[in-house]
Amino acid sequence: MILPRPVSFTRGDGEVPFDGTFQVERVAGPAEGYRLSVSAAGVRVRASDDAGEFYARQTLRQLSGPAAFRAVPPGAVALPVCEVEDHPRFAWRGVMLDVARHFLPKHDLLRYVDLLAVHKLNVLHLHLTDDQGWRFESRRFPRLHEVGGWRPDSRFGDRRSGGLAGRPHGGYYTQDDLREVVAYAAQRQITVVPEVDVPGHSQAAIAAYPELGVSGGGVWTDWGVNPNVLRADESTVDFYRQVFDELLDVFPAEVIGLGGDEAAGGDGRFVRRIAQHLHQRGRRPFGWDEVLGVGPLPARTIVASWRGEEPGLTALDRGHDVVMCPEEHVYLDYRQSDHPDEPIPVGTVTTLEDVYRYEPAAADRVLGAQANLWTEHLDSPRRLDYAAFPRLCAFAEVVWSPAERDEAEFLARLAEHHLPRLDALGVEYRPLAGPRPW
Ligand code: TNX
Repeated sequence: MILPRPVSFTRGDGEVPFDGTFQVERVAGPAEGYRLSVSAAGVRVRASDDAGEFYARQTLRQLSGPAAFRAVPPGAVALPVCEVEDHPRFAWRGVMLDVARHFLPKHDLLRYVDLLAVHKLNVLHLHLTDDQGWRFESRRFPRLHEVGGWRPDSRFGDRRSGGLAGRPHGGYYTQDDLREVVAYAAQRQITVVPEVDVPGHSQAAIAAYPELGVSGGGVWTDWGVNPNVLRADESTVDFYRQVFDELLDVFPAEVIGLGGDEAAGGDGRFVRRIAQHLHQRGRRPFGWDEVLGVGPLPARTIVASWRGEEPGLTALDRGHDVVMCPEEHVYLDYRQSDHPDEPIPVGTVTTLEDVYRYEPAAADRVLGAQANLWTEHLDSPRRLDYAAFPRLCAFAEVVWSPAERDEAEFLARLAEHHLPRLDALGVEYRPLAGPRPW
Protein backbone atom coordinates (compact mmCIF):
# COMPACT_ATOMS: atom_id res chain seq x y z
CA MET A 1 0.00 0.00 0.00
CA ILE A 2 3.03 2.29 0.32
CA LEU A 3 4.24 4.25 -2.71
CA PRO A 4 7.08 4.28 -3.64
CA ARG A 5 7.21 0.61 -2.72
CA PRO A 6 9.56 -0.03 0.22
CA VAL A 7 12.32 -2.64 0.26
CA SER A 8 10.04 -4.84 2.35
CA PHE A 9 6.59 -4.57 3.84
CA THR A 10 5.20 -7.33 6.00
CA ARG A 11 1.64 -7.02 7.11
CA GLY A 12 0.51 -8.53 10.43
CA ASP A 13 -2.98 -9.11 11.79
CA GLY A 14 -5.28 -6.27 12.70
CA GLU A 15 -4.81 -2.59 13.34
CA VAL A 16 -3.63 -0.42 16.20
CA PRO A 17 -4.59 3.13 17.13
CA PHE A 18 -2.08 5.87 16.27
CA ASP A 19 -2.10 9.32 17.83
CA GLY A 20 0.84 10.59 15.78
CA THR A 21 3.53 9.86 18.35
CA PHE A 22 6.23 7.25 17.99
CA GLN A 23 9.56 6.19 19.42
CA VAL A 24 12.54 7.00 17.29
CA GLU A 25 16.18 6.00 17.52
CA ARG A 26 19.25 6.30 15.32
CA VAL A 27 20.81 3.05 14.16
CA ALA A 28 23.54 2.25 11.65
CA GLY A 29 22.05 1.45 8.25
CA PRO A 30 21.84 2.50 4.62
CA ALA A 31 21.74 6.26 3.95
CA GLU A 32 18.22 7.73 4.13
CA GLY A 33 16.94 4.38 5.39
CA TYR A 34 14.57 3.44 8.18
CA ARG A 35 12.82 0.52 9.80
CA LEU A 36 9.30 0.90 11.04
CA SER A 37 7.49 -1.41 13.36
CA VAL A 38 3.77 -1.04 14.07
CA SER A 39 2.51 -3.43 16.76
CA ALA A 40 0.32 -3.55 19.85
CA ALA A 41 3.39 -2.23 21.69
CA GLY A 42 3.21 0.98 19.65
CA VAL A 43 5.05 2.55 16.74
CA ARG A 44 8.80 2.34 16.64
CA VAL A 45 11.13 3.93 14.09
CA ARG A 46 14.79 3.15 13.69
CA ALA A 47 16.39 5.58 11.25
CA SER A 48 19.90 5.87 9.80
CA ASP A 49 19.76 9.66 9.67
CA ASP A 50 17.40 12.65 9.58
CA ALA A 51 16.29 11.76 6.07
CA GLY A 52 15.46 8.21 7.16
CA GLU A 53 13.34 9.55 10.00
CA PHE A 54 11.59 11.93 7.62
CA TYR A 55 10.81 9.09 5.20
CA ALA A 56 9.49 6.95 8.06
CA ARG A 57 7.07 9.82 8.78
CA GLN A 58 5.98 9.87 5.15
CA THR A 59 5.32 6.14 5.31
CA LEU A 60 3.35 6.54 8.53
CA ARG A 61 1.26 9.21 6.88
CA GLN A 62 0.51 6.88 3.99
CA LEU A 63 -0.40 4.06 6.38
CA SER A 64 -2.79 6.44 8.17
CA GLY A 65 -5.22 6.52 5.23
CA PRO A 66 -6.04 9.13 2.59
CA ALA A 67 -7.65 11.55 5.05
CA ALA A 68 -4.17 12.09 6.53
CA PHE A 69 -3.42 14.05 3.33
CA ARG A 70 -6.19 16.57 3.86
CA ALA A 71 -5.31 20.04 5.11
CA VAL A 72 -6.95 19.16 8.42
CA PRO A 73 -5.98 15.54 9.02
CA PRO A 74 -7.86 13.32 11.47
CA GLY A 75 -6.42 13.42 15.00
CA ALA A 76 -6.38 9.72 15.69
CA VAL A 77 -6.20 6.96 13.11
CA ALA A 78 -5.66 3.21 12.96
CA LEU A 79 -2.49 1.78 11.43
CA PRO A 80 -2.14 -1.75 10.09
CA VAL A 81 0.14 -3.93 12.18
CA CYS A 82 3.26 -4.19 10.00
CA GLU A 83 7.02 -4.15 9.65
CA VAL A 84 8.69 -1.96 7.05
CA GLU A 85 12.31 -1.95 6.00
CA ASP A 86 13.23 0.73 3.55
CA HIS A 87 15.93 2.80 1.89
CA PRO A 88 16.27 4.42 -1.52
CA ARG A 89 18.00 2.91 -4.49
CA PHE A 90 19.40 6.19 -5.86
CA ALA A 91 20.77 9.24 -4.07
CA TRP A 92 19.53 11.73 -6.74
CA ARG A 93 15.76 11.47 -7.04
CA GLY A 94 15.02 14.65 -8.87
CA VAL A 95 12.43 16.72 -10.62
CA MET A 96 13.33 19.60 -12.89
CA LEU A 97 10.72 22.33 -12.87
CA ASP A 98 10.85 25.00 -15.57
CA VAL A 99 9.59 28.17 -13.89
CA ALA A 100 10.96 30.29 -16.75
CA ARG A 101 8.53 29.50 -19.58
CA HIS A 102 5.63 29.97 -17.20
CA PHE A 103 6.15 31.55 -13.84
CA LEU A 104 4.88 29.44 -10.96
CA PRO A 105 3.84 31.63 -8.02
CA LYS A 106 5.70 30.96 -4.78
CA HIS A 107 2.81 29.33 -2.93
CA ASP A 108 2.35 26.88 -5.81
CA LEU A 109 6.07 26.15 -5.83
CA LEU A 110 5.93 25.39 -2.09
CA ARG A 111 3.00 23.06 -2.75
CA TYR A 112 5.15 21.25 -5.32
CA VAL A 113 7.86 20.81 -2.73
CA ASP A 114 5.25 19.13 -0.51
CA LEU A 115 4.20 16.84 -3.35
CA LEU A 116 7.80 15.81 -4.01
CA ALA A 117 8.26 15.03 -0.32
CA VAL A 118 5.17 12.78 -0.31
CA HIS A 119 6.92 10.76 -3.03
CA LYS A 120 10.31 10.67 -1.25
CA LEU A 121 11.95 12.69 -4.02
CA ASN A 122 14.89 14.77 -2.86
CA VAL A 123 16.17 17.15 -5.56
CA LEU A 124 14.26 20.08 -7.02
CA HIS A 125 16.17 21.36 -10.04
CA LEU A 126 14.79 24.85 -10.63
CA HIS A 127 15.22 26.13 -14.18
CA LEU A 128 15.13 29.85 -13.38
CA THR A 129 16.03 31.50 -16.68
CA ASP A 130 15.29 31.02 -20.34
CA ASP A 131 14.54 32.92 -23.53
CA GLN A 132 10.99 33.58 -22.35
CA GLY A 133 11.64 34.78 -18.81
CA TRP A 134 14.12 35.53 -16.02
CA ARG A 135 12.78 34.57 -12.57
CA PHE A 136 15.68 35.31 -10.20
CA GLU A 137 15.93 38.72 -8.53
CA SER A 138 19.33 40.22 -9.24
CA ARG A 139 20.33 43.09 -6.97
CA ARG A 140 23.42 43.85 -9.06
CA PHE A 141 21.59 43.83 -12.37
CA PRO A 142 17.94 44.53 -11.56
CA ARG A 143 16.86 44.84 -15.20
CA LEU A 144 17.30 41.05 -15.39
CA HIS A 145 14.11 40.48 -13.39
CA GLU A 146 12.44 43.85 -14.02
CA VAL A 147 12.68 43.61 -17.81
CA GLY A 148 13.55 39.94 -18.31
CA GLY A 149 10.72 38.82 -16.01
CA TRP A 150 7.95 39.88 -18.39
CA ARG A 151 6.86 39.21 -21.92
CA PRO A 152 4.09 40.92 -23.86
CA ASP A 153 2.46 37.73 -25.11
CA SER A 154 1.86 34.68 -22.97
CA ARG A 155 2.03 32.55 -26.12
CA PHE A 156 0.04 29.84 -24.46
CA GLY A 157 -0.90 27.82 -27.52
CA ASP A 158 -3.88 25.75 -26.47
CA ARG A 159 -5.82 24.44 -29.44
CA ARG A 160 -9.16 24.76 -27.71
CA SER A 161 -8.83 28.17 -26.10
CA GLY A 162 -7.38 29.53 -29.32
CA GLY A 163 -4.34 30.70 -27.39
CA LEU A 164 -3.93 33.77 -25.27
CA ALA A 165 -2.18 35.97 -27.79
CA GLY A 166 -1.63 39.48 -26.56
CA ARG A 167 -1.93 38.71 -22.85
CA PRO A 168 1.28 39.55 -20.98
CA HIS A 169 2.91 36.98 -18.73
CA GLY A 170 5.59 37.23 -16.09
CA GLY A 171 6.82 37.23 -12.54
CA TYR A 172 9.98 36.56 -10.57
CA TYR A 173 11.08 35.35 -7.13
CA THR A 174 12.87 37.72 -4.79
CA GLN A 175 16.04 36.42 -3.20
CA ASP A 176 14.12 36.20 0.08
CA ASP A 177 11.40 34.15 -1.64
CA LEU A 178 14.02 31.71 -2.85
CA ARG A 179 15.72 31.49 0.55
CA GLU A 180 12.31 30.61 1.93
CA VAL A 181 11.83 27.91 -0.73
CA VAL A 182 15.30 26.52 0.03
CA ALA A 183 14.56 26.35 3.77
CA TYR A 184 11.09 24.87 3.24
CA ALA A 185 12.56 22.22 0.95
CA ALA A 186 15.43 21.47 3.36
CA GLN A 187 12.91 20.74 6.12
CA ARG A 188 11.53 18.12 3.74
CA GLN A 189 14.94 16.66 2.86
CA ILE A 190 14.89 18.28 -0.57
CA THR A 191 17.87 20.10 -2.06
CA VAL A 192 17.08 22.93 -4.43
CA VAL A 193 19.54 22.97 -7.34
CA PRO A 194 19.17 26.30 -9.18
CA GLU A 195 19.94 26.75 -12.86
CA VAL A 196 20.83 29.86 -14.81
CA ASP A 197 21.06 28.75 -18.43
CA VAL A 198 24.09 29.85 -20.55
CA PRO A 199 25.02 30.62 -23.29
CA GLY A 200 21.78 29.75 -25.14
CA HIS A 201 18.24 30.14 -23.79
CA SER A 202 19.30 33.63 -22.68
CA GLN A 203 17.07 35.98 -24.63
CA ALA A 204 15.35 37.34 -21.49
CA ALA A 205 18.73 38.49 -20.15
CA ILE A 206 19.68 39.92 -23.54
CA ALA A 207 16.40 41.87 -23.62
CA ALA A 208 17.40 43.43 -20.30
CA TYR A 209 21.07 44.10 -21.20
CA PRO A 210 21.44 44.05 -25.01
CA GLU A 211 25.24 44.20 -24.85
CA LEU A 212 25.23 40.59 -23.56
CA GLY A 213 23.90 39.16 -26.81
CA VAL A 214 25.37 38.31 -30.16
CA SER A 215 22.26 40.05 -31.50
CA GLY A 216 19.41 41.95 -29.85
CA GLY A 217 15.67 41.58 -29.38
CA GLY A 218 13.09 41.49 -26.59
CA VAL A 219 12.00 38.72 -24.23
CA TRP A 220 11.09 35.90 -26.58
CA THR A 221 7.43 35.14 -27.22
CA ASP A 222 7.97 31.95 -29.16
CA TRP A 223 8.91 28.40 -28.19
CA GLY A 224 11.71 26.33 -29.65
CA VAL A 225 15.41 27.04 -29.90
CA ASN A 226 16.24 30.72 -30.21
CA PRO A 227 19.39 31.16 -32.33
CA ASN A 228 20.58 34.18 -30.34
CA VAL A 229 23.22 33.39 -27.70
CA LEU A 230 25.46 35.21 -25.23
CA ARG A 231 28.73 36.72 -26.43
CA ALA A 232 31.77 34.93 -25.09
CA ASP A 233 33.79 38.09 -24.44
CA GLU A 234 35.35 38.90 -21.10
CA SER A 235 32.79 41.49 -20.01
CA THR A 236 29.84 39.15 -20.64
CA VAL A 237 31.49 36.25 -18.83
CA ASP A 238 32.31 38.59 -15.98
CA PHE A 239 28.70 39.81 -15.83
CA TYR A 240 27.62 36.19 -15.45
CA ARG A 241 30.26 35.46 -12.83
CA GLN A 242 28.59 38.16 -10.76
CA VAL A 243 25.11 36.77 -11.44
CA PHE A 244 26.24 33.30 -10.39
CA ASP A 245 27.82 34.76 -7.24
CA GLU A 246 24.42 36.17 -6.31
CA LEU A 247 22.87 32.79 -7.04
CA LEU A 248 25.43 31.03 -4.81
CA ASP A 249 24.60 33.43 -2.04
CA VAL A 250 20.94 32.35 -2.12
CA PHE A 251 21.35 28.64 -2.85
CA PRO A 252 23.58 26.63 -0.51
CA ALA A 253 23.42 23.49 -2.71
CA GLU A 254 26.76 22.06 -3.71
CA VAL A 255 25.42 21.49 -7.21
CA ILE A 256 24.66 24.54 -9.40
CA GLY A 257 23.14 24.36 -12.89
CA LEU A 258 24.61 26.34 -15.77
CA GLY A 259 22.42 24.95 -18.55
CA GLY A 260 24.57 24.65 -21.65
CA ASP A 261 21.76 23.13 -23.74
CA GLU A 262 20.74 23.88 -27.29
CA ALA A 263 23.25 26.68 -27.83
CA ALA A 264 24.07 26.12 -31.49
CA GLY A 265 26.60 28.74 -32.44
CA GLY A 266 27.34 29.43 -28.78
CA ASP A 267 30.98 29.58 -27.81
CA GLY A 268 32.02 26.60 -25.65
CA ARG A 269 34.43 28.81 -23.74
CA PHE A 270 31.46 30.42 -22.03
CA VAL A 271 30.36 27.20 -20.38
CA ARG A 272 33.95 26.26 -19.54
CA ARG A 273 34.64 29.58 -17.82
CA ILE A 274 31.43 29.54 -15.80
CA ALA A 275 32.06 25.90 -14.84
CA GLN A 276 35.56 26.90 -13.73
CA HIS A 277 34.14 29.78 -11.73
CA LEU A 278 31.67 27.52 -9.91
CA HIS A 279 34.45 25.03 -9.28
CA GLN A 280 36.65 27.76 -7.79
CA ARG A 281 33.77 28.70 -5.50
CA GLY A 282 33.66 25.14 -4.21
CA ARG A 283 30.50 24.10 -6.06
CA ARG A 284 29.85 21.37 -8.61
CA PRO A 285 28.78 22.59 -12.07
CA PHE A 286 25.74 20.79 -13.46
CA GLY A 287 24.94 20.97 -17.16
CA TRP A 288 22.74 19.38 -19.82
CA ASP A 289 24.58 16.80 -21.91
CA GLU A 290 25.53 19.31 -24.64
CA VAL A 291 28.27 20.47 -22.26
CA LEU A 292 30.19 17.37 -23.30
CA GLY A 293 30.85 19.19 -26.57
CA VAL A 294 32.58 22.28 -25.16
CA GLY A 295 35.94 20.76 -24.28
CA PRO A 296 37.36 19.77 -20.92
CA LEU A 297 35.30 20.61 -17.85
CA PRO A 298 36.16 20.36 -14.16
CA ALA A 299 36.11 16.66 -13.27
CA ARG A 300 33.42 17.20 -10.66
CA THR A 301 30.97 18.55 -13.24
CA ILE A 302 27.71 16.57 -13.24
CA VAL A 303 26.04 15.85 -16.57
CA ALA A 304 22.27 15.58 -17.07
CA SER A 305 21.74 13.08 -19.89
CA TRP A 306 18.52 14.06 -21.64
CA ARG A 307 19.03 13.01 -25.28
CA GLY A 308 18.71 9.38 -24.25
CA GLU A 309 21.31 7.70 -22.06
CA GLU A 310 24.16 7.63 -24.62
CA PRO A 311 25.55 11.06 -23.67
CA GLY A 312 25.45 9.98 -20.04
CA LEU A 313 27.50 6.90 -20.85
CA THR A 314 30.05 9.11 -22.62
CA ALA A 315 30.17 11.37 -19.58
CA LEU A 316 30.81 8.34 -17.36
CA ASP A 317 33.73 7.36 -19.63
CA ARG A 318 35.17 10.82 -19.10
CA GLY A 319 34.90 10.47 -15.34
CA HIS A 320 31.86 12.64 -14.70
CA ASP A 321 28.97 11.83 -12.42
CA VAL A 322 25.69 11.59 -14.28
CA VAL A 323 21.99 12.20 -13.68
CA MET A 324 19.87 10.32 -16.19
CA CYS A 325 16.79 12.03 -17.63
CA PRO A 326 16.22 10.49 -21.09
CA GLU A 327 13.43 12.30 -22.86
CA GLU A 328 11.72 9.13 -24.10
CA HIS A 329 11.03 8.05 -20.51
CA VAL A 330 10.95 10.99 -18.13
CA TYR A 331 9.86 14.10 -20.01
CA LEU A 332 6.62 14.77 -18.24
CA ASP A 333 5.68 17.61 -20.59
CA TYR A 334 5.22 14.98 -23.32
CA ARG A 335 1.67 13.82 -24.00
CA GLN A 336 0.29 10.83 -22.12
CA SER A 337 -1.61 9.23 -24.99
CA ASP A 338 -2.66 9.82 -28.58
CA HIS A 339 -6.22 10.55 -27.51
CA PRO A 340 -7.51 13.79 -29.09
CA ASP A 341 -8.57 15.06 -25.67
CA GLU A 342 -5.03 15.15 -24.27
CA PRO A 343 -4.44 18.84 -23.50
CA ILE A 344 -1.69 19.62 -26.01
CA PRO A 345 0.08 17.09 -28.22
CA VAL A 346 3.65 17.80 -27.16
CA GLY A 347 6.54 15.44 -27.85
CA THR A 348 6.15 11.72 -28.26
CA VAL A 349 3.61 9.68 -26.30
CA THR A 350 5.05 8.89 -22.87
CA THR A 351 2.59 6.79 -20.93
CA LEU A 352 2.53 6.02 -17.24
CA GLU A 353 3.86 2.57 -18.17
CA ASP A 354 6.70 4.09 -20.25
CA VAL A 355 7.84 5.97 -17.17
CA TYR A 356 7.45 2.91 -14.97
CA ARG A 357 9.51 0.76 -17.37
CA TYR A 358 12.44 3.14 -17.27
CA GLU A 359 15.52 1.48 -15.86
CA PRO A 360 18.49 3.84 -15.37
CA ALA A 361 21.84 2.42 -16.51
CA ALA A 362 23.59 0.93 -13.53
CA ALA A 363 27.00 2.40 -12.74
CA ASP A 364 28.58 3.87 -9.62
CA ARG A 365 28.72 7.31 -11.14
CA VAL A 366 25.05 7.34 -12.07
CA LEU A 367 23.83 9.39 -9.14
CA GLY A 368 20.23 8.78 -10.06
CA ALA A 369 17.61 10.21 -12.35
CA GLN A 370 15.28 13.14 -12.68
CA ALA A 371 11.96 13.76 -14.37
CA ASN A 372 11.76 16.99 -16.33
CA LEU A 373 8.75 19.29 -16.43
CA TRP A 374 9.20 21.85 -19.19
CA THR A 375 6.37 24.32 -19.07
CA GLU A 376 5.89 25.78 -22.54
CA HIS A 377 2.37 24.36 -22.41
CA LEU A 378 1.90 24.10 -18.65
CA ASP A 379 0.79 27.57 -17.68
CA SER A 380 -0.95 26.83 -14.40
CA PRO A 381 -0.70 24.55 -11.36
CA ARG A 382 -3.68 22.60 -12.72
CA ARG A 383 -1.92 21.77 -15.96
CA LEU A 384 1.26 21.00 -14.06
CA ASP A 385 -0.67 18.54 -11.87
CA TYR A 386 -2.15 16.90 -14.93
CA ALA A 387 1.24 16.47 -16.62
CA ALA A 388 3.11 15.41 -13.50
CA PHE A 389 0.66 12.95 -11.97
CA PRO A 390 0.41 10.07 -11.81
CA ARG A 391 3.56 9.68 -13.94
CA LEU A 392 5.67 11.17 -11.17
CA CYS A 393 4.39 8.39 -8.88
CA ALA A 394 5.84 5.85 -11.32
CA PHE A 395 9.08 7.83 -11.51
CA ALA A 396 9.36 7.94 -7.72
CA GLU A 397 9.20 4.17 -7.69
CA VAL A 398 11.88 3.90 -10.40
CA VAL A 399 14.36 5.90 -8.34
CA TRP A 400 13.40 4.74 -4.84
CA SER A 401 12.28 1.10 -4.99
CA PRO A 402 14.29 -2.06 -5.67
CA ALA A 403 14.85 -2.74 -9.38
CA GLU A 404 12.54 -5.77 -9.49
CA ARG A 405 9.27 -4.03 -10.20
CA ASP A 406 5.87 -5.54 -10.92
CA GLU A 407 3.91 -3.21 -13.16
CA ALA A 408 0.49 -4.79 -12.56
CA GLU A 409 1.02 -4.67 -8.80
CA PHE A 410 2.11 -1.01 -9.06
CA LEU A 411 -0.94 -0.04 -11.11
CA ALA A 412 -3.28 -1.75 -8.64
CA ARG A 413 -1.56 -0.13 -5.63
CA LEU A 414 -1.64 3.25 -7.34
CA ALA A 415 -5.37 3.01 -8.07
CA GLU A 416 -6.42 1.54 -4.77
CA HIS A 417 -4.17 3.34 -2.30
CA HIS A 418 -2.30 6.24 -3.83
CA LEU A 419 -4.73 8.11 -6.06
CA PRO A 420 -7.10 8.58 -3.07
CA ARG A 421 -4.17 10.32 -1.33
CA LEU A 422 -3.71 12.61 -4.33
CA ASP A 423 -7.47 13.27 -4.32
CA ALA A 424 -7.26 14.28 -0.65
CA LEU A 425 -4.35 16.59 -1.50
CA GLY A 426 -6.36 18.17 -4.32
CA VAL A 427 -3.97 17.05 -7.04
CA GLU A 428 -5.71 17.14 -10.43
CA TYR A 429 -3.91 14.15 -11.90
CA ARG A 430 -4.69 12.61 -15.27
CA PRO A 431 -7.27 9.86 -14.71
CA LEU A 432 -6.04 6.33 -15.45
CA ALA A 433 -9.09 5.75 -17.66
CA GLY A 434 -8.18 8.52 -20.10
CA PRO A 435 -7.91 12.27 -20.49
CA ARG A 436 -10.28 14.89 -19.20
CA PRO A 437 -11.84 16.90 -22.01
CA TRP A 438 -9.72 19.99 -21.57
C1 TNX B 1 14.47 20.65 -24.84
S1 TNX B 1 15.85 19.28 -22.58
C2 TNX B 1 14.93 21.60 -23.97
C3 TNX B 1 13.98 22.57 -23.38
C4 TNX B 1 12.59 22.38 -23.91
C5 TNX B 1 12.27 20.91 -24.02
C6 TNX B 1 10.85 20.63 -24.43
C7 TNX B 1 16.65 20.59 -22.69
C8 TNX B 1 17.89 20.61 -22.00
N1 TNX B 1 16.20 21.61 -23.45
O1 TNX B 1 14.43 23.89 -23.60
O2 TNX B 1 11.69 23.02 -23.04
O3 TNX B 1 13.16 20.32 -24.95
O4 TNX B 1 10.49 19.30 -24.15
